Amino acid sequence: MTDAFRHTVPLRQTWPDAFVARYRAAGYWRGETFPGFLRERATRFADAIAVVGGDTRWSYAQLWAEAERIAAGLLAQGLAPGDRVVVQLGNIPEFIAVVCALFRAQLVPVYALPAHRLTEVAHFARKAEASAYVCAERYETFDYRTLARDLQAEVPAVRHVFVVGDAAEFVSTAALDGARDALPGDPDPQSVAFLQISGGSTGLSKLIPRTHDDYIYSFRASNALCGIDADSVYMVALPAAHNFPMSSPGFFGALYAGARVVLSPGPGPDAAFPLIARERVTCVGLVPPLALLWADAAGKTAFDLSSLQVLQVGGAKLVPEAARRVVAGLGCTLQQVFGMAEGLVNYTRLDDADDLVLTTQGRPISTDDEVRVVDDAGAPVADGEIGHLLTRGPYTIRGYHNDDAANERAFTDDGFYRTGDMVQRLPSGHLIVQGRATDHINRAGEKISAEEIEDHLLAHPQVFDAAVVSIPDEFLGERSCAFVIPGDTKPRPAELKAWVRGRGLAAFKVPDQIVFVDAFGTTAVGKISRRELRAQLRARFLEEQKDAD
Ligand code: OOB
Repeated sequence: MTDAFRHTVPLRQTWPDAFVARYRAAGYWRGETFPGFLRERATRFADAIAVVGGDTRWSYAQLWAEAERIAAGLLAQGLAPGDRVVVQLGNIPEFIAVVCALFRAQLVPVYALPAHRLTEVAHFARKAEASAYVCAERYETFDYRTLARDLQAEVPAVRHVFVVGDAAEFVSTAALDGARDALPGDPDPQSVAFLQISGGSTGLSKLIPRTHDDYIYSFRASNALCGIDADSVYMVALPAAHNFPMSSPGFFGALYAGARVVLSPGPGPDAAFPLIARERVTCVGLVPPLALLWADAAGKTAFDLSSLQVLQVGGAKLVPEAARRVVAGLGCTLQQVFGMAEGLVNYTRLDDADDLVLTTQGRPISTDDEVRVVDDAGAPVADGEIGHLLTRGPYTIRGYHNDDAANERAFTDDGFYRTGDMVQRLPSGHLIVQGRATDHINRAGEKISAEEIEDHLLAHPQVFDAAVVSIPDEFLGERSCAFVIPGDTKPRPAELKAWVRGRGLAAFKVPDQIVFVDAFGTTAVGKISRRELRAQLRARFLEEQKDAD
């Protein structure tokens, strides 16, 4: 989009008219919007506690007042409805207030994770054509004001920086204020409410446009499947910017229901258990390695965890044995969640038989989630056979933001999203995730594109070639391993890791392991695809490891 288009047309997702009509008629899309429902809850649940984090406890009325103050302040600073704003905040109440403020002002949040660094944040800002960046002064010892300076130097279109905490030369979010009557009305429910970040299975992350109508449907329906109502207390333990703790049912589901949201400053038992006991948390979502950690810690803790009713596990595969350990350790109802920021979310139901809960990743939210499981040629496979998962439905996007090449690859002509996951479907509709067709590493729920890391390694003067693969890991599920053919002199592994970190990337993308090899194998190198090459290197490595054991 060029500058001439900015502020004129709200971003829209393009479902064909027949689908729009169908999703409306079925009652999925009700014309609700974020500011619309938040305003209504601020009246209906005015004095109920909405958000707890650090020393802050905001009622629903206070959260809305904060959102309106910040919204008016952002417009007074010169932002205009339709502008994109990169938000990089951790699990602090201001994250929720700022995002609600952006919705209120019809500004479009673009969610970055606290772990992201300059290269990634600059990519999001460019791709989204963002004009502002919101960060915290620091979070977990990192000073984001430094990142803000580098970002503005690299992407001058980011004209505004707003900081939670000491703002230095930037504008503090606490100081924002402006005329409430300058605030716009409620947005078109089919306009894009925000841009979420994709896991990035090939190359750099893509931006995922989600509309008010589709996203609100996904967490409203999730609430029913996850047992969330006004009496619930939902804990955000994973980074709040992830789709899972945001909307499955997430803090938005909780706010929609009039429930209480408790932000844990970290995902480990040390941070979370005291808060669970104090706030009587009823539901929390975790990735598998954390769920196992919690299950072990639960047996030894003095904190009372008896309020926990539902423990959700998703983001990566929870194998049946691990699922058993989680259930035994925490003694509450396990719910498996298999979702994706692009849309489709599957849940095991709270009343599913134990066997289904332990061995499947659940079934789709909606009867209108169309699921196709197909072979390499695109032909449907029988139930029980493994195939590629394709999907289309009332909250699955039809295209990425501003990325024709990715859309060409990721969507079929009739609008199905190619998830990249390999699954088996049972006659009950439950899915079992069996792997994936794309080369990313799922490191404890964080997705890392092999290609992206290879590119950074190849930029090192002493790297002749590099291939990054996933290796099974007892704790992380998968870890990343880079096979590197060195140049004339061999760099030290620590040096290569520091190189990747120095390229301005999230720490979770630094290869866990580096293995130097002379060549990538004897089979016709150059004639096989990168994907095949990665598979061969991985297989050979695992074979050698087995022999060594
Ligand atoms: C969630 O979203 P993303 O966008 O970070 O990652 C999506 C991918 C899926 O395509 C799949 O490969 C993997 O993560 N995944 C799972 C899984 N849940 C996600 N693989 C196996 N078992 C599971 N239970 O990760 C996400 C979004 C919403 C809710 C939950 C997770």
